[in-house]
Amino acid sequence: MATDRIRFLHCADIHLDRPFGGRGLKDYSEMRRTDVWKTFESIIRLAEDELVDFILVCGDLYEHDYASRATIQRVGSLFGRLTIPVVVLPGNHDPYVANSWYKTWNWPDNVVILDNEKPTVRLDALNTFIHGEGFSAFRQDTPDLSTVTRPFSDCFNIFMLHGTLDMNFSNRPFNPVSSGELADLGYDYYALGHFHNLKTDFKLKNAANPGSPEPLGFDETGDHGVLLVTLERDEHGKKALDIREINLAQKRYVLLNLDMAAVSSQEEACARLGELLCSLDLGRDLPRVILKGRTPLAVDCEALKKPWMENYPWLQILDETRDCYDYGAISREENLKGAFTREMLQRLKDCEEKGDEEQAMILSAALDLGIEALEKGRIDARFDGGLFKGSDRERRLI
Ligand SMILES: [Mn+2]
Repeated sequence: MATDRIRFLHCADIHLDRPFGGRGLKDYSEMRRTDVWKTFESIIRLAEDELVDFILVCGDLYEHDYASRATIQRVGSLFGRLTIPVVVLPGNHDPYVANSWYKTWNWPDNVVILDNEKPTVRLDALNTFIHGEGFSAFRQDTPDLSTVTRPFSDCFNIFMLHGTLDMNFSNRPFNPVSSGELADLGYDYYALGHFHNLKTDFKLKNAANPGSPEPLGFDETGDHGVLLVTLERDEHGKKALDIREINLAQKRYVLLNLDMAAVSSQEEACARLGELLCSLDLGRDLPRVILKGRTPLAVDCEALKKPWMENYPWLQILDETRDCYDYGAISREENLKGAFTREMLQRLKDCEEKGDEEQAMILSAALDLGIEALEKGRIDARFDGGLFKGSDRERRLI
């Protein structure tokens, strides 16, 4: 008799052995690598507790450049402990290249690695057919979907993809596809990976991206985990899909803004910081506080942090405040500062009329920096935090 219900765990982007070296703090890197490992173990436990039929790992299980033999051995033995199939798709961080652990390691029999030569598996006992579109190089452009096997009418058909769905990343070739292209293939569920935040509201209704089960940076705030997916078929052959989010993360990145416009002293800033931090979960939250607003007050961020370091040893404070200038008055001055300000205010006005917010942000910062340079003969480094955050965020996505 045909199986009429399957239930599986869908995860992606675990990034085992990621170095977390950005802050140059050894203890922090070690803690976060251990957190990723603990979360990986809790995925295995969840699969056992929930008695799922199989596990899908949709790319970036580990980091090719850093994953140690010891880590791979532990992964292999944890997978081997399970009595269910584990279907792994190589991603752009763990591609199926010549020296890949996927090729060189002796994986347990229940582990199925889908690569470009053998991109499919049929789990007969579960009436399930799986196609995987992963990575066999560190970068890959648009995949050729014309050769993808058509779904089987008597099976649950799952399409695994490590890549970008419905996004225009012309200069970032990471398996870009559209909802329309995938929908045309007619699979029952599209199991995605690559983007590190949970997304279940694609145009393609039966697609979901679980995100990284342990968040990896400040552009991955909020809860993180995996998906428990159920596919059912009624007596008329009609299939129904149910997706449940399970939070598994050890830590949570939290961004907090501290408005400095109304703060008049270092002591007051310290008190306001305390009010912000008291809402956090001590053992779990990793806070980054961003000082915002216009103020002439120059805050000592290190001193501000000090009283809170015992509770929040990894607390970050970024100073994105701007000095206060009376641009109306400066623009009336008959000198270089006045001419510069008049020109910049005009450009800002044009920008606002066109609704170009990004350019307006750059011009506003340029005006502040220009006046600071002209008045003080130097530019304070604190401006960097706010201005170049965008490029940092883009780098992290890949
Ligand atoms: Mn990833």
